[in-house]
Amino acid sequence: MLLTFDGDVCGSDANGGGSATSCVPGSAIHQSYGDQANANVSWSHTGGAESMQWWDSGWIGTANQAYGFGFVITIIPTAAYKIQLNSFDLSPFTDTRSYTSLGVLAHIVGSPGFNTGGDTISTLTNTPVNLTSSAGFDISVVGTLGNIGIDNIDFDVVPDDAVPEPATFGLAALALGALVLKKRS
Ligand SMILES: [Ca+2]
Ligand SMILES: [Ca+2]
Repeated sequence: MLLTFDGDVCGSDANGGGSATSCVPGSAIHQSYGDQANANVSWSHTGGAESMQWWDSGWIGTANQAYGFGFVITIIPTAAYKIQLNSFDLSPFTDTRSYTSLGVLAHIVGSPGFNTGGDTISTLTNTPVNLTSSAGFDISVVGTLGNIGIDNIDFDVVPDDAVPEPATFGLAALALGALVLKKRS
């Protein structure tokens, strides 16, 4: 899935709820944007109840982006699925801007998988991540003052094949045990 922020991706309420509407500069990103059958995407200002916002032009190298005065995007899979976060683009608004830190963290687990913190960006920056987590991800950008946006968030939702089903395994072991007992009697 590639989130480009094109089309009617905004909500009528500041928290990203309400009916889906076409975006105008400053509109809230709708909380349903990016959601899939086995993954939920959430948009928030850092420390606030409001969603991220949408702005069309003025970004260097791209258009139609999400931004916030510090923001967190969470991508959380349902059970038995995992998120493969491939990449995203960061772009400054009109000229060189700095951000305090950029973190991509495995959700709940909390161990940093990636961090470019403290950089200044002056052009469109493609940020490859290439991390997979069954707990999902937080993409957190702090201290942008609204001057850095995010675009082209590229992720996949894939079955979490690596994790065995404990319940199924337990039942199989139980059945095997019963068979052994039966043979011995
Ligand atoms: Ca959502
Ligand atoms: Ca875009």
